[in-house]
Amino acid sequence: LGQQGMVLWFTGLSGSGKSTIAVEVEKELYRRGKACYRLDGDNLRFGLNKDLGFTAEDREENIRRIGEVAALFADAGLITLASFISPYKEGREAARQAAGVDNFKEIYVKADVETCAERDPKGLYDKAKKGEIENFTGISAPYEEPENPDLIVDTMSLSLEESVELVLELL
Ligand code: GGZ
Repeated sequence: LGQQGMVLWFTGLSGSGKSTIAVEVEKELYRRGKACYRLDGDNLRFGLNKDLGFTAEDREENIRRIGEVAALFADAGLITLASFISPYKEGREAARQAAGVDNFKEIYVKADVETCAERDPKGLYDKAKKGEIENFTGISAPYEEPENPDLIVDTMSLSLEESVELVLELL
């Protein structure tokens, strides 16, 4: 491809805006002639990881596999956009090591749980609060905030366009 691959790793709560931003970043990269690939719950949790749920153990395995897959795509020369809650610091760190530290950017898509629960585009927070979904991140399962991410995108104060621009500046 004549292009150095890398991993853009988006972490944050459900409803924080990870996938929305990743989709727009991908579109812009294509416009610039970059080869990219986006990994998200829709193409991972229904395929490779369909044996996994949302217990702590299953999330760890989900992120472990995705970290390895993202590293392979990056090795093939693609700009790889991974958007997963990835709630554990250890799993995100392992993904960074798999890709090679210089080829990995951790992007914290930041919105607090109150904001995400207010957005609640799929009604999941509502269900989680009623106890209809177990182990829901931010309600009944933990989210370990990144301590030293390569970028923080605060979607409580930035527009989508501003968020996308910040991510593109990382490249
Ligand atoms: C969190 C859940 C859960 C539970 C289903 N907790 O907003 P969404 O719907 O589209 O994205 C969420 C997605 C999270 O999957 P990940 O693979 O990113 O999670 S992790 O990195 O923690 O392994 C949400 C939906 O799946 N979802 N149940 N209990 N999110």
